Amino acid sequence: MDRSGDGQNLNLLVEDPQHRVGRRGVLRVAALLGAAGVAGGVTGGVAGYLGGRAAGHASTADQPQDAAAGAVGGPRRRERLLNIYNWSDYVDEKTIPLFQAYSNVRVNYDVYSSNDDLLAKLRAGPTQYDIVVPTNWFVPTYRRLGLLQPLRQDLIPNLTNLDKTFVETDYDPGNKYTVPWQWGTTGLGYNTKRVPGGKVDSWTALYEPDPSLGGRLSILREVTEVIGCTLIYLGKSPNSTRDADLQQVVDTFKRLRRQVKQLKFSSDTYIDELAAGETWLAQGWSGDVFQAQADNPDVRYVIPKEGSLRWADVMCIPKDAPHPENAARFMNYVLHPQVAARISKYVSYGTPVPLAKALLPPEQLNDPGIYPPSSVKLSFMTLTDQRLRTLQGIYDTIVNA
Ligand code: N2P
Repeated sequence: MDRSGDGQNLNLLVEDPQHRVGRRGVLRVAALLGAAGVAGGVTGGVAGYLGGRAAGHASTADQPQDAAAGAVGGPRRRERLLNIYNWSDYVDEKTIPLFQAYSNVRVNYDVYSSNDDLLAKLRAGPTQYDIVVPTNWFVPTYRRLGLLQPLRQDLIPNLTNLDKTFVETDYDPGNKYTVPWQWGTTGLGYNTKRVPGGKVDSWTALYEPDPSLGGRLSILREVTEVIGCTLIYLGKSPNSTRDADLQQVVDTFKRLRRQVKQLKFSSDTYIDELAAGETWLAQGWSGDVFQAQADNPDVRYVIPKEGSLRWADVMCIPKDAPHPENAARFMNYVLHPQVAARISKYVSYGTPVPLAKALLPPEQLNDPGIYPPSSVKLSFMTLTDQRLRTLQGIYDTIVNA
């Protein structure tokens, strides 16, 4: 896929290239917004991304505004700001600058790489984030903890663009709290030149690895994926609560650790490592692996024949968000078919907006790794607080062994 043209026709001034939102480098920032008089000043500062820093705390340009608004906590309606906290490698280069130009709202964009990190941050106290993007199966936990506020649906008329499978959900029927960003599956990324036989179709490749793969394996740094996929490999339901099944998960990793020298856990750097040919077999998320493939054609993605997990990452507004209305406007923006298609085309994940599909390259639409046929066995995880605690304990044992 040719990505070289991204950003070329934007006619945006290029800003200080120090902030990254993912492995594919620096996103250019619309400095012209400062010139266009975006509220919030931006007198020579970076109008936009806060890759790696906490949005809201790091932006000194915000402080006079906050004082002017006289608000400590609670919505600051007049500020033309939006603080987004999303997964790494999950947005194209144009969407944020174009939203800024179109809405006159300045965006701080910060990234994380696991649900665990996101939940821990939100539980620790007020964050200043206006949009966070947990995986669907965490939504009941967020709701029970009182971490979310209801959406202003009147500001999101494009909700009607959603595929009904993302409306009639068990985690948030009617989209009262969530709007899907992208959806995908968990599977295996591999290097055809390095795995025995040049092909992988089963979880056994990961859990009973060929000795030649020692030191070249990577596993997602994500509680649900580690335990859910191991349960599937073992022939169990990924939602099993049986102690004996969970003990088998622990035992599987004990054995695996004896078999391979080194087990890497990553939910972000594995993309680069697959692309660079350093990692040869990785548990990974569909679009991430396709992003690695764009840089290295020897990389493939497969949903193992035993089945796997399917998920959606959903935009939500934290309870204490300072700019909930700007958050709703952004949600409406990304539900526009052209915007939705632009994002999905770039990140190679599934779009929740059916009208966007007509705008996607046929090779993406026809790729069973991105849009799997209904014959592929895919499950959602379900999480209660108790189950999450149990899984977290098991995960810690596995990772820290
Ligand atoms: C993006 C990974 C998002 C998928 N890099 C995890 N739900």
